[in-house]
Amino acid sequence: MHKMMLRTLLVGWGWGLSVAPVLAGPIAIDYLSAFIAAPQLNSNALEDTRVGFGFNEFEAAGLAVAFTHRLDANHYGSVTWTVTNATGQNLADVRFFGFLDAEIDELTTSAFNEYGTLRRVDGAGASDPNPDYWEIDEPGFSFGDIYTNLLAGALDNANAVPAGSTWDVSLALGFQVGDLLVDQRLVATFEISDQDIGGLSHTDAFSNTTLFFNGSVQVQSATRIPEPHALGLFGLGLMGLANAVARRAARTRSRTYPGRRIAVRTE
Ligand SMILES: [Ca+2]
Ligand SMILES: [Ca+2]
Ligand SMILES: [Ca+2]
Repeated sequence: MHKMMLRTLLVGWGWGLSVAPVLAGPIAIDYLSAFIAAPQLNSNALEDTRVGFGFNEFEAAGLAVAFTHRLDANHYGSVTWTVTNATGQNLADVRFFGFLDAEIDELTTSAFNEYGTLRRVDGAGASDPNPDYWEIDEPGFSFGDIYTNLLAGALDNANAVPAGSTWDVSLALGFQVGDLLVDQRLVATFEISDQDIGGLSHTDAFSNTTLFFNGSVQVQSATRIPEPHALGLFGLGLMGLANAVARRAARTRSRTYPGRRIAVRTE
C-alpha cells in the first residue's frame, strides 16, 4: 500500500478518537498546543495540548489553566488560554508559544502540497501583546525542528516550507511576556482566520485555500495579594514543581513530536 494511502486511512481511523478535529471544511486541525518557558519552571518549556495526543504539563507545575475556543465548523475562530501563576513564586523572563499543525484539503490533496508565509510578526517584546518570534516548518515527523525549538523555548524565525518547497506545514508564534508574578495571569488568544490578520499563513498550493494564524498575549494583574498564612502552601507548591521537573527531565530525553501520524511517516 502506498504510504500516502496508509497515512490517510490511519488519520481517518484516528479521527474518532481525537480531541476535537472534524473534517467539516478544508481546514483540519491536527495538533494545537501552547508552551510556556521560564527559568524558574524548567529547562524545557512546558506544554499544554488541546488538540491531538500530546502533553498537559501546566497544572503539575503549579500553573492553573483554563482553555476556551470559539472555532466554527470550518475551524476558523479563536482559542484562548488563561494561565494563572499559582506556583507560589514569581516567574521572570516568561515566554509563551502557540503551535498549530493544520492540514488543508487533506483527503483530496494530502498534507504535503502546502506552504507557509511570514505575514507580519513585529512585536516589541514584553511591552506589547503582539508576537515576537515565529517559525514555519515541517512539524517534526521528518526534517522539521519546530517542535524541539518549542521545547527549547526559542523559535528560529525561519520558514523551512516556503512556496515552491511544499510539504507538511506547521506554524508557531512566540511571545516575550516578561514577569508573571504570583497570582497574576496571562491571557493568550490565537486566531485562525481566512482573512489576512498578520502573523503567519498556511496555503494549499492546489486549492489556494489559505489560513492565517496570529495571536496576542497579555498579563493581567493579580486579583488578590497572597496572605501570610498561605506561606505554608509555598513549600508544597515548590515540592510539586520539583517533582514535575524531575518527571519532565526523565521524559524529554526521548521526546519527539507526538502528533498522531508519527508511526506512519517513514521517509
Ligand atoms: Ca493539502
Ligand atoms: Ca525550523
Ligand atoms: Ca500540517
